[in-house]
Amino acid sequence: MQDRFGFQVQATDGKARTGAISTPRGEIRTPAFMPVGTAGTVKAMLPESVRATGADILLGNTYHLMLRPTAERIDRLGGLHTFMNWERPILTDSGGFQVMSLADLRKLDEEGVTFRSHINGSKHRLTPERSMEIQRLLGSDIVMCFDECPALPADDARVAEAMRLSMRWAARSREAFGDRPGHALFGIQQGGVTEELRAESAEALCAIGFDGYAIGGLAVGEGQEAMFGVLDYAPDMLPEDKPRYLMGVGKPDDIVGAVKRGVDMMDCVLPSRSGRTGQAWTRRGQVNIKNARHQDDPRPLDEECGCPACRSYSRAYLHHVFRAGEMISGMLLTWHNLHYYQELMAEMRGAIAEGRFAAWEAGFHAARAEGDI
Ligand code: PRF
Ligand code: ZN
Repeated sequence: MQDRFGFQVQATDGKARTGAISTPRGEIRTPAFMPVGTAGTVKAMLPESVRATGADILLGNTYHLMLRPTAERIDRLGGLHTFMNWERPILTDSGGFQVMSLADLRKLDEEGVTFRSHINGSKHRLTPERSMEIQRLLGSDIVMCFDECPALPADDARVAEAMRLSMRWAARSREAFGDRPGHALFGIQQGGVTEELRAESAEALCAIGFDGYAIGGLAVGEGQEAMFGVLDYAPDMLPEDKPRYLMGVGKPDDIVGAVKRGVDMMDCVLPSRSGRTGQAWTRRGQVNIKNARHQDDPRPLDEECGCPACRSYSRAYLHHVFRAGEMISGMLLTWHNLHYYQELMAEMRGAIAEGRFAAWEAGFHAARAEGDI
């Protein structure tokens, strides 16, 4: 086992890359999809089941865990890995983005952000220094800088102001993180959909120096075309020899488009959240298991899928347990969705390694165009 954090690109195909991140807690094959375990659990899944889908790393959240059960308590109990029974790498988001989307009565200043908990209204403060401390107490392997991400559309002045504040916070995050062998700190590029601001942000982050670089501030209301427009240049502004992480993305076609443009890591609640609302993702696109057309259908969700939901249960059963409000519904559909996402990543890694990404991508879009049958 590696005792340092490292990244090796093993093959490229166009702008797409495949490789591996090495950490003391194990290897992360890239391009990687990170299931979201916000509150110390990937909802409806045991950690060993998440691993069985092929996940090498999970995402956890500073915001949720600082409120409940608190970072200090998790530290006393041996850290997040022990607490939640996941021994492999964990990346934690820094809290600012979740404060802006979830917390009440937010007040932002140069130093940080004060807010009230969405759970019980209690008052809290996050600064770059406190976010680094919380992520250290959690035992996070990949720590994210504290940043501010404005919702889009927003005017250029507002986007520039948030980006420059985020760059000052990135420098403070770097300083507070210190030198922690085996642990990584990632910077987060901001700048909305404006190329000049993205360039200024990348330059500021590279001058500070990080173990990896995230592309933040996308998938916040701009739409796929605008997001791909930014991804046509943003990854190229970041160091080639460090992992690039697109935060909070996305649907399967978003992920494929991001990998094609040079992204190495992604996370999204979509496969797990939509599993609990009766939405399945397959090679042929989206399937709504609530739909009455499934109620007499003895076939599995996807004949070619090897997940437990597809190996042992019919569409009719999945439809029935969803309609009946049974817990197994969320469990089976989440398992299927996470399995599908990880298969997608594995297929892309194979295609890049063998120099056939373009052909693979054509097949991906062709299967979706046929639709669910
Ligand atoms: N910053 C942080 N977390 C994030 C984002 C961001 O910009 C996004 C944007 N899609 C998701 N999660 N810190
Ligand atoms: Zn399946």
